[in-house]
Amino acid sequence: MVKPVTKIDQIETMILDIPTIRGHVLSMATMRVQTAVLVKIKFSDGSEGIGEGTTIGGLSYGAESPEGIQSAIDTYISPVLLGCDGDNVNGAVQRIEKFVKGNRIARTAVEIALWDGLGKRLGVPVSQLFGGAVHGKLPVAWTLASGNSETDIAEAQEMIETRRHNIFKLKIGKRSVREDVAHVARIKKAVGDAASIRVDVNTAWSLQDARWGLKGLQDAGCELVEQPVPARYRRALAELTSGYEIAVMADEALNGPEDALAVAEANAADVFAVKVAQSGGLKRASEVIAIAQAAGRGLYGGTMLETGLGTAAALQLFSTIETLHWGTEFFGPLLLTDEVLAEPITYRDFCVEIPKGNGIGATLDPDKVAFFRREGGRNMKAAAGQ
Ligand code: MUC
Ligand code: MG
Repeated sequence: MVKPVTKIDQIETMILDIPTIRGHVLSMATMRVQTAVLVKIKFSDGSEGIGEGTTIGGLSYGAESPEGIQSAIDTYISPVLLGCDGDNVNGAVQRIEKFVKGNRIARTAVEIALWDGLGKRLGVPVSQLFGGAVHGKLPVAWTLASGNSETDIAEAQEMIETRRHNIFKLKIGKRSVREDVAHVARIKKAVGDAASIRVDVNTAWSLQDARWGLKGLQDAGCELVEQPVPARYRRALAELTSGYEIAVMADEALNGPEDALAVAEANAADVFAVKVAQSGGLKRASEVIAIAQAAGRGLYGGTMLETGLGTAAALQLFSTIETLHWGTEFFGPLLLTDEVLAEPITYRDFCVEIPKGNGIGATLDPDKVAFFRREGGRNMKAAAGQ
């Protein structure tokens, strides 16, 4: 007997606004709430898959807003997928990409839900669909971004003492270069060899600023600088990559495999921060990773500060990668005041554990989802990072 095709029956989206545990001060926005777009796909055999597409600070980080992500899915992605074979994720991805250009975060949310549904139907974790997990846990960084050096030092010391994190990424770029370098040096001096200190400038510097900045940062013992200049300044990134010992990591410059190839060819980064959402889904992220590996670049698992759902999906993929030279920053759920998963992701001994279970290994807590679900524009101002 021929097995009937499992069709994609329904795609539902919703926006959640979840407060952060403290103001998260980035060069382009201060986050007091994180806004996540969740996707639930229902298949014809009664199975379901869940996914997440999340950005940072409204439209201040990238070209997609939470509201735009939801609208792209509802208006353009759902109609071309309804009735398609839910077991053929590659076919669905190709169909989405044929009809929807850009909008990588929206595409990601749907793609994750497709992988989740497939894994659940097959009774395997998504990592197995990507060849199998080779790690049960991964090193996980924490971002110090309270906006105050003393608060950041206290936060770092507590994280080290409780063995939660010993890799810290400092958000800089809002103050002058001189002030930022002094801030980083103060924190490095306070934690000493107990922690690795890195910074993320989120594109705030000019090339001239960056020359002073990188010199000062490496003298202060900072190990890595992430996206010091705007994403389109590939030549400037290349100059900085070859000009200093401190590692230069690309983040905003990496939007999918084509960017990955261009950045590698231009020698515009030592390390790739691979974000699932920015890549356009798990499959495209795996291609970005393959390009980095082939080009001899370091790898780092990057986040868009997703809830536990998007974080679980990323963990499935990154658990299959042999060497993550710089670890990961999959701490999104810890920045939020509350959990949306029925069973939270475990963080201990400076690592995040790969969730067990089929699909992405995550189940939503329906009460929490109902509580944080946006109704009629609630929290819009906060979502924009104001
Ligand atoms: C970014 O640009 O890397 C990741 C961690 C964090 O604190 O912010 C994000 C965004
Ligand atoms: Mg970054």
